[in-house]
Amino acid sequence: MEALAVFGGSPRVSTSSLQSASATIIRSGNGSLSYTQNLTLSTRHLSAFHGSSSLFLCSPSLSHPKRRARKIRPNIFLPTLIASMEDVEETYIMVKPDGVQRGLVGEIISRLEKKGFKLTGLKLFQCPQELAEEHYKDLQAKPFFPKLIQYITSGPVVCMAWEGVGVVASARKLIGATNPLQAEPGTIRGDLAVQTGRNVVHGSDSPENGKREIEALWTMMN
Ligand code: DAT
Ligand code: MG
Repeated sequence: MEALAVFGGSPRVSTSSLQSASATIIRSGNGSLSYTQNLTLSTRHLSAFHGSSSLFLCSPSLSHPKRRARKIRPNIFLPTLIASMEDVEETYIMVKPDGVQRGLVGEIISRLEKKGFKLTGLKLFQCPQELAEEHYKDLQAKPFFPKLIQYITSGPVVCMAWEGVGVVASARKLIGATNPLQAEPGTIRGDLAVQTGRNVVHGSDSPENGKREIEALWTMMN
């Protein structure tokens, strides 16, 4: 399963064993014993997570022979796996020209990845004026609109599609307030920017806009 690519760093990992493990995991919403056994078998082959690792075998039920028959749920948290079982949203994240010029693309991607979201599309792109105007059409009446368009079209942006459970609201939290001076430390804008007019990154403000920005706007452009 795609979600299990998170394990894939080790050349010793067999894709088929991971796939069978993931299929069982999904079926085990009711929590069956085979769920646990399959998971144990597949993780044993991962060099990053040795079979004896407490990361996956942390439940005493797994190591105590008398308790093996009990139905248990292992203490496992893989955001991308959880995402495969629940409703997944998508959001459009854009590193603005100042973020690209300052070399902050990797930092921004890293923060979203570490949170547990999945990058599903990315391109470096010079935004034409019409697209910038369409993207920010809700702000057309604002006095800063011309400067905003000038800024967004002033250099390449990095367009990204991200997916995950609750990704729209969560990415907005990670990004922080519009005015970087009011953004909390620990957020992208709070840590990396000082001006509203150079606030490094855009994030969709609703699941509907996430879909619209990805499907109708930015992925239409070459
Ligand atoms: P956000 O980017 O946090 O969703 P927004 O959608 O209200 O904020 O505005 C879009 C962008 O417009 C924002 O990232 C920066 C710019 N902007 C907003 N308010 C501004 C202001 N008062 N002065 C200058 N630029 C502003
Ligand atoms: Mg906005």
